[in-house]
Amino acid sequence: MKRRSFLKGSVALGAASAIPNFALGAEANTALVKNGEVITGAHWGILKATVKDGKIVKSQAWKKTSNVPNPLQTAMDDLVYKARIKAPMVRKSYLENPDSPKPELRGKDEWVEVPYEEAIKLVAKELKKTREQKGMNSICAGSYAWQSSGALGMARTLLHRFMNMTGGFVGVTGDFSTGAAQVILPHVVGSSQVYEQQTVWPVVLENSKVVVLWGMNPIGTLRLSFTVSDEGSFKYFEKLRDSGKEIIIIDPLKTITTKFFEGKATHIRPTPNTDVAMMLAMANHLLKSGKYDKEFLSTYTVGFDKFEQYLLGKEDGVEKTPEWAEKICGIEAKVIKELAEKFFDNRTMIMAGWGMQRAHHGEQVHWMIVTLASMLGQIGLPGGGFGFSYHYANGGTPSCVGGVIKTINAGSVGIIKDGKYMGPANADGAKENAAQSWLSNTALMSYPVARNADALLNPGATLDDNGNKITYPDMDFIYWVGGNPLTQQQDTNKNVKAWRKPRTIVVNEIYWTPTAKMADIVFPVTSSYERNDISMTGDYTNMHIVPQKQVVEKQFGAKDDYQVFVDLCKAYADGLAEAYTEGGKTEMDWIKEFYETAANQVNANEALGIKMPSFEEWWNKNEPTEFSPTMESESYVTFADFREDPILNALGTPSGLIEIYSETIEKMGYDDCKAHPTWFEPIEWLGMKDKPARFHMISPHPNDRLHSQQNQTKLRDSYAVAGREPIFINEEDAKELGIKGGDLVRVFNARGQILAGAVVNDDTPRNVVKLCEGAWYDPNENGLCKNGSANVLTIDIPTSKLANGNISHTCLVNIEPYKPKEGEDITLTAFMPPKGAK
Ligand SMILES: Nc1nc2c(c(=O)[nH]1)N[C@H]1C(S)=C(S)[C@@H](COP(=O)(O)OP(=O)(O)OC[C@H]3O[C@@H](n4cnc5c(=O)[nH]c(N)nc54)[C@H](O)[C@@H]3O)O[C@H]1N2
Ligand SMILES: Nc1nc2c(c(=O)[nH]1)N[C@H]1C(S)=C(S)[C@@H](COP(=O)(O)OP(=O)(O)OC[C@H]3O[C@@H](n4cnc5c(=O)[nH]c(N)nc54)[C@H](O)[C@@H]3O)O[C@H]1N2
Ligand SMILES: [Mo]
Repeated sequence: MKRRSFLKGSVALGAASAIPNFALGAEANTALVKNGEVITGAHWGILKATVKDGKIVKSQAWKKTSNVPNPLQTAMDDLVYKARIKAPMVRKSYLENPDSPKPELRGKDEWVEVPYEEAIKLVAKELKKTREQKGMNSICAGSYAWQSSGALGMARTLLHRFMNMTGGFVGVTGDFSTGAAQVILPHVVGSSQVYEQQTVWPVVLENSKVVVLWGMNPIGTLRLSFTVSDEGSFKYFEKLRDSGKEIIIIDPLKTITTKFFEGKATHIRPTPNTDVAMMLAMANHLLKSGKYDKEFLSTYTVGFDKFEQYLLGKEDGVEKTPEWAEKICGIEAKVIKELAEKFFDNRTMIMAGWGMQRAHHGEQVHWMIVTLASMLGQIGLPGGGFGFSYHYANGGTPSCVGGVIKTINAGSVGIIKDGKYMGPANADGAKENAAQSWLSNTALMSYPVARNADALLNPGATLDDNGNKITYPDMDFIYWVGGNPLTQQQDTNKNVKAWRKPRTIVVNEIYWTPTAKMADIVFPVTSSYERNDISMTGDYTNMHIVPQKQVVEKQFGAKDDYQVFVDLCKAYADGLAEAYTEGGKTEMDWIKEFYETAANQVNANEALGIKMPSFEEWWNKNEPTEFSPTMESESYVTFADFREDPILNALGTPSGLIEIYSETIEKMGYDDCKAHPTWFEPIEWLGMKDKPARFHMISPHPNDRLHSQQNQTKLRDSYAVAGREPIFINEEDAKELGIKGGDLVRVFNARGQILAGAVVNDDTPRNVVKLCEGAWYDPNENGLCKNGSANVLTIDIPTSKLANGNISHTCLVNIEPYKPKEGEDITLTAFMPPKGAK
């Protein structure tokens, strides 16, 4: 599965860069601005930094695109100066004896500073040892990561390039974002939909009568992109708000989005994890009232007849009526019926986020939305159907036509003999150059990303996965870059056990994150503001090419990830660095090459009427190039071609049609994912018998961070409560428990315990709490996380055997006013260096 397929184009066009067609001009100027302004980019936008005496004093958006604020753009100074790792460090017991390094002391041991060259030699030596003794399948380098934006500085791809060339590694498939949806949807509609362009906003604004925002928080999540954000979609949400259209938000929580639409939208608040029951009831009502599009179902879908049996209760004796659903989801049967009819009677765009599928049996959610939309019969019509990425990057903003830059790739598996790099192992069937897109899997052996802790803990165990069986390898060497798995993976206490298993763990990090603290060897690396790079914007639009110019000097002796891997290559084998750098390319050589790929495309396309300058001229100007949409991209409607001719434009499913019933899935015979959308009770939810805890915890994406990124910045002052991550609790519940706003509380269940600061209001309904993911895990000696990392409490089991996605939003917890144990130390240490480090 290729994530971010928007980058696909750049693979095919890569060859163009071999024929540079620019006259030699002035040099590209890499001198730093000591006083003045610098344009650069990050996930959170094209940025303008103000530098005074060589220090960042301010950062803001390059250009304002809407009235929606984006505080993430304002903390560049803290991202450069705070919580940094200041030297290469090795864990004491590891340095003393790498063959018996006391892995149980990870996260507790002292750290010892070592010279950079010594750390490089140590990693090269120990990696070689593990490879020789245990083979490629002992190297865990999936290294799931949001890293930083940039075509060269992609830490994860740089790691994979190194690990491939030195002989291969164990990787991961899928991602945390859409683990369930990206696996089920190809079975249903033949493509992922979650990472594809949506019916564009101008079409929605012109044609949709009803717009549904189902489980999404776009005013928060659109603050960034995987590339550099162009913030393209905020202005469309502003237009939607002011359009007079009927807007329906379905989310248990009041969010920054429900507040944005205050007075302009209806807010429906189902019990968490029960939307599938609600959707089934809508489908049942449409069926019973005859308000559904039989012709669409018979022309464009397969299997409705079987699904119908289930809806009517002929399969399991339970009819999925609105009255049945009311008892599960808490939404009145009358409201469910009204909604269903409203959607049928009006051109309706069902937009859905991804939080709902980060839950037990998460596969069912998006499958059921497609099924419901099929009954409504509006798929492929302007402003009708469904869209699964309006809340991400800039889905629905019309795509631009111009040039697309090339990026660094993950190389291919190499052969090393007698200390010499012999070249790629093509003959052995290695996957070559497959990795233009950040999550495309270039590893020969891999498992689904959310199963990482399981895989480390259970070598040799087998896993059912989307019709295949995977046997976990025996991994003994982890190398992680650009990610923070100790905070992001579910069930931290299990994860900590997994991370204390292998012999060696190496991490490249900018900051002393919980993951860096759990390593044996740490390389301090630069933030993207301390190196030069280049990026496209906006994931779906390719609207700009952005010069990511270095803003300030490399701080605290940090090296670029690229430099670390080049130096590791030198220490690992003769000739390897040559291959890794393609004959010694420097940072600026790569950036120039990436730029010229795009510039050549633009200059060869006369119809565009744009002339791209030489790289040197472009770089020295330090200004993004902006491309425009076309008439065609401004009227793009998803599935329009399929609707026009389902035979000529067949979907990529076995039948070529929308599969409401999948024979492929039927053949898998899974008990936890049947052949049609099904309501399954989650392992923990409010409607279960014998609840293990009282509150359903939703751990959504934080508005004022990117996961764990920026937790150490000044933005934290605006949301931390009692010095911890805030937890939102309903007023009535708080009263019952004797909790007041501002109180320090303990949140706990059988898996773990954290401290948090109480916010008491009606943002959460009764018996539901909200605690955003991403607070840096900071355990004390009792395993109490003093900062409030949500994943200490979440469950680490798969969505189902089909997709093996994570189930972050399925979790029950208890909460109580914090009563300190005798002598318990709750001093926050999340942002401090560990023992032995400066
Ligand atoms: N500011 C900011 N933006 C981000 C990110 C970030 O960390 N910070 N992360 C980025 C990434 S990597 C991703 S994957 C996307 C994530 O995008 P999403 O997965 O869509 O984001 P979430 O916040 O997990 O969930 C969205 C909404 O779903 C709701 N929800 C949860 N459970 C249920 C349920 O059972 N039913 C219903 N109806 N609603 C439910 C939540 O309350 C929340 O408001 O965001 C991206 N954008
Ligand atoms: N409970 C719960 N858990 C979740 C989710 C949820 O909804 N609820 N969402 C999940 C989702 S969708 C995602 S995508 C994951 C995100 O999980 P991660 O990708 O692990 O999250 P980040 O916090 O972005 O971690 C990025 C790390 O890379 C570092 N970094 C940045 N730039 C560079 C660089 O240039 N080089 C190096 N070496 N390091 C760099 C940053 O300092 C940071 O520590 O979390 C998942 N976890
Ligand atoms: Mo994500």
